Amino acid sequence: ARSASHSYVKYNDWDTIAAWTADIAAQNPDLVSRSVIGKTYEGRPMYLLKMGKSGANKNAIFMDCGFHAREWITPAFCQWFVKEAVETYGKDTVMTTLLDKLDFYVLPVLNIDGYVYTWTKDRMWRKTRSKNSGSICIGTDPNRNFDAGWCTIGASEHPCDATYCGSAPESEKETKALADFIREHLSTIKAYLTIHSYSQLLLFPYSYTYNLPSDYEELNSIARAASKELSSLYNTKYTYGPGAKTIYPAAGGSDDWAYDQGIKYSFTFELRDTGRYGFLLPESQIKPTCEETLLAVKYIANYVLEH
Ligand code: ING
Ligand code: ZN
Repeated sequence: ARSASHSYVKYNDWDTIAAWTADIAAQNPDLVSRSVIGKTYEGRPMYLLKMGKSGANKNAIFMDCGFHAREWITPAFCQWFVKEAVETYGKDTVMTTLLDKLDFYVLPVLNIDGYVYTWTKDRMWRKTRSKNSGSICIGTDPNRNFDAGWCTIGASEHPCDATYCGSAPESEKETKALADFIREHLSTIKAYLTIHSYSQLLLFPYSYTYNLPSDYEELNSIARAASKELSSLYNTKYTYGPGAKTIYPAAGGSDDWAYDQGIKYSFTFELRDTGRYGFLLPESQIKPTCEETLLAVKYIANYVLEH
C-alpha cells in the first residue's frame, strides 16, 4: 500500500521514497516500471524507474537525483518529475509526445546511504558512507569518483575531506552501478541529466578542464534556452555555462564522464536557492522549484527528441 506519509510537497525519507517507487510503478503499469541497478555500500537496493510508452528502438534520457546526501530538494524533484509524467500523459501534448517517443530513466536517489544519514545523524552530510582503509573518516564524494580527469583538480586525495575522490574511479558501489547501467545502455541514452543543489546553475562539460567541449556552441544555446524557460515561471535567475568556469574546476564528475562516453546532451542542474537557505530549502519551495525545473527538463528532452 502507498506509504501513509508520502507527499510531493514534503521531503520524504528513504523508506517512504522506496515504497513510493513500488507504488507508482504498480499504479501505472503501462507507463512506469521499476528495476534495481545495484546495491549501496550498506546494502540498500538502488531503484531505477523507467518511464515511457512501450515501443521499439526508443531513445532514452537518464536523470539522477540525490548524488549528494544533503541536497534534499533533488530527490523531491525526481519524484515530482515522475508524478508529472504519469499525471499529464494523455493531457499535456508535450509530455505525451515525450513519453510516446522517448524513455526516461529516473534514479530518485543515487547516494541512499548518505541520504539516510542526513535524516538520522548529520543533516549536512554530502558523501557516501563507505569505509576508507587507513582512515577513521567515512565516505567518498560520488561526484568526484567518475573516470573523467579523476582527482586531478578540485578534488581531494584525503578521505576526511568533503570532496574526497575515492581510492579509484568508481570505487563506490553506487557510482559503479550507475556507470555500469549507462555503459550497458549507451546506444539508447541520448541525454544525461544530474540534479544537484544549490546555486541556480545549469552546467555542462567540462568541469575537469577549462577546455571547452567540441559541442560547446550547441550545449550553450540549449542551456540558455532551458534557463529562459525555467525563469519564465517565477523569474528565478539561472546562470549557465561550462562547469569549470561557471562554478569551479572539479574532476571526476558524472556529467563530464557521460559526455566523454559519447552522451552529447549532458547537464548538471544546481537547483534553488542561491544561499539564503542553501541545502535547508524550506518545504514551501518544493513546489515552485520543481515546477520551474520541470520546464527546463522538458525543454531539453524535447530538444533531444527533435535532434
Ligand atoms: N555542485 C557540484 C559538485 O559536485 C559540479 C558541481 C558539477 C562539479 C559538475 C563537477 C561536475 O561540487 C554541488 N553542489 O554538488
Ligand atoms: Zn551536489
